[in-house]
This record gives sequence, C-alpha cells and structure tokens, in this order.
Amino acid sequence: MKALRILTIAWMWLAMAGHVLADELTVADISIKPGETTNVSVELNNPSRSYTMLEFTLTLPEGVGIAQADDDYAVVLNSGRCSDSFTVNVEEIAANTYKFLIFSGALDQITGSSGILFTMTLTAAADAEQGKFQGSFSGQLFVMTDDTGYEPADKTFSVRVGGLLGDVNSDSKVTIADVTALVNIILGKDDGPNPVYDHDAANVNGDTKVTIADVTALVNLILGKN
Ligand SMILES: [Ca+2]
Ligand SMILES: [Ca+2]
Repeated sequence: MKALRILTIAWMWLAMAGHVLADELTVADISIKPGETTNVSVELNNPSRSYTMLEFTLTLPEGVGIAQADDDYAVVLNSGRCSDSFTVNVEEIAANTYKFLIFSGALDQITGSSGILFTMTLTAAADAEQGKFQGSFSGQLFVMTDDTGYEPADKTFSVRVGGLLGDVNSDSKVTIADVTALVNIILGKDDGPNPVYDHDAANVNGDTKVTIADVTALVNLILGKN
C-alpha cells in the first residue's frame, strides 16, 4: 500500500509538473490559396508564468512567407497583451524561416495568461505547390523578468496550400455538390491522369487518404458543426 501511495504522489507530481510546463505558442491550422494572403493569429498561452521576452523561429512551407510592406514584415502585436514598450523584430534567417524577437524595452510583462499575442499576414506565391504541409515553432525561449528562461518543445501546425477545404468541385463554395464529388472520388470515378476534382480539398479530416470518414467530416463542415 505504501508503494502505491508513493506511486500516486509521484503521478500527481508529474501531472502538476506537466501542467506547469504548458506555456506555449499556438496557431490554428492555416489555409492559404496560391497568390493570395491571409491573416493568421498566434496565441500565447502562459498559465504558469509571465514573460518579458520571447524568442522563437517560425518555419513555413516552401512558397509561403510573411508579407512585407515598406521593408517591414506584416506582424502586429496585440496591444491588449503587449504595452507600447514592446517591439517585435523579425528577420528571415533562411528561406521561409523567420527568427522572431518580441521584447519590452521597459521590461514590462506580457499582459494576461492566454489569447492572441500577434497577428501576421502570410502570403503564398502564385506558383506555390499545393497540398498539406507543416509549419513549426522551434528554438523557443521565453524569458521572465528575473532573467530566467523557459524553453518550450518544438511545435508543429498544418499549413494547407490550395483551394478551400471541402470545395472538392472547385467552385469556391462548400455545398452538398461537393459531397457528391467526394463520393465519386471514393468510388474511384476520378482516378484518371487528369482528375476533375480537387483530391486534396477532399481530404477534409486531414489524414492521409480520402475515405468515407471525409464524407462525415464534409457534411459536418456544411452543417457548420466544425
Ligand atoms: Ca464546391
Ligand atoms: Ca481523410
């Protein structure tokens, strides 16, 4: 019984430690069409600590980058979380790879413990390869006012380059007609060398293949359930 109690305490401690380590940057899965731009919000969830500086590397798929205006990257800090003393510095260190430094010149702390930290405008090249790719946050260092740092683990998110997800017949709308098109794909009726439908847009649930599960996901999408 004693061993069990020790195990239980150890487990609780691990669970709490896991909770303490939950601070992270998060971004919803991104979807962008070639030749277009889209605004993407990045959240900082920091339930356990307050930070005065964040450093990280954002890697985007080939053909996707942060839009530029007057030599500046289109990255805007959320004033609700970052006071006027905060600055964001963005440098492209390799193709589609950006080093971010967000810091307060006055050593202010980022306000709050969750929500949008900044919004950036992404742009996809007109000839960007279509498909589902990965982006990531790596080399993350979150610094507190006492100069101690926390290094979150690398984190990936999905970046879909292409038409609207679920728009299988490519008419820019997601409707019941796309369900018919999706069923035709599943039945192998669009397997020729020149497919009529967007098979990538048909993989609604984002796994590796187009199956009946995507029909359910597509119907839910049409019904606004996800
Ligand atoms: Ca459609
Ligand atoms: Ca699928």
